Amino acid sequence: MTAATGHNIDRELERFNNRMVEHNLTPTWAYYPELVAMAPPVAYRPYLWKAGLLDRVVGTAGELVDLERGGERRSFEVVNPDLRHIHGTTHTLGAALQLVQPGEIAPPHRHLANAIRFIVKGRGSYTAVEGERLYMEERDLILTPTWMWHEHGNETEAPVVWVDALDYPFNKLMQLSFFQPGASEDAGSRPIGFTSSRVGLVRPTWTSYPDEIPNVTYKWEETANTLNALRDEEGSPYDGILLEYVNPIQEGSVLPTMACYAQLLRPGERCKAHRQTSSTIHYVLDGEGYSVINGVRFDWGPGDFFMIPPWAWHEHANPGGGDAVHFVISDTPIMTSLKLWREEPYPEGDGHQETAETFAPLTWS
Ligand code: 1HN
Repeated sequence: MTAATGHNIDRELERFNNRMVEHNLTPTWAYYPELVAMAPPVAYRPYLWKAGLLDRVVGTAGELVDLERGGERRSFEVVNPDLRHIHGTTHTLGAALQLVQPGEIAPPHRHLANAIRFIVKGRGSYTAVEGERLYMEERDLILTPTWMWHEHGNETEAPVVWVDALDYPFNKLMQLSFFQPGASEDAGSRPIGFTSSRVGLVRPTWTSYPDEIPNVTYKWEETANTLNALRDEEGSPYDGILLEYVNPIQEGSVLPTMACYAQLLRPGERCKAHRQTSSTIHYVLDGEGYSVINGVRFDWGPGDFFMIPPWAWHEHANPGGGDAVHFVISDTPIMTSLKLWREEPYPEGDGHQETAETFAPLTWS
């Protein structure tokens, strides 16, 4: 037997590795850095969409898109350029803007995806969830939990616009998508007030609410009052006064895959940087300010969307003299329920990143 030289062994091993790959086998020893990483190799970047661009698109969609000719919804997703293949805002969540014109009904359907709506313009339109009409005013939040029938109607004289956020990219990742179109007669028959009279601080004694996740309406007035009541507290060093909307039955997040928050950054507030394993979407309600994400500065103002990928260093600042208020959506519940949650403060200097560049947002050209 001839002793194989190191050189020969290397060549033979390489041939062997390659042949394994041709036979749909991965030699762990040769691909270890691809299989595991010291830190997550996140495959998409932070991004921001300006209100001016979004307003133009809402306006033109309002003129060109006729729901009676099909299309199900007059909504459009804010899509991360690195996630076009899944139409994702993040890898787990999709945010959209939706316009419902006066007199219009967006037909009933249901899907596996959980959804929330956050009204940004108009008042008095409704979403019927399991037939229960939830009437909404500006900045109210409503939920459409998984597989619940929902249709939208606008009986008012003015258009309504809201933010939709859904977990359809997560479902796609799980290779799961179920959708069912409905007719008005089978879209549920719950009366107005069905949910609020069963999940409030006082509840009926002879019956319980039938679902695990209630389709609650969160009135902005209450949220705004709470933000104000807490404004002189220290708050979070990373997020200022950050309130989480809670599920009144299970406590915890509003939906199993999505958490919603109202955030107040007080005049002059500059938060410290941190990173988390969750991905996050911000919709700016009030104020002008900026966030630094992985060393890039994102300037934001009312009506802008921006998003933060998992494990990206991020910090928020409101250098102006007025309040900055954001509506925030994250996939934190996925991470916490699967024990994938981690969070880390920025370790260097005074807790702030160096800003290397400023993000240049697209305008409608
Ligand atoms: C959807 O079903 C709605 O029901 C809104 O209003 C936006 C975006 C992607 C997929 C489904 C709705 C959506 C959506």
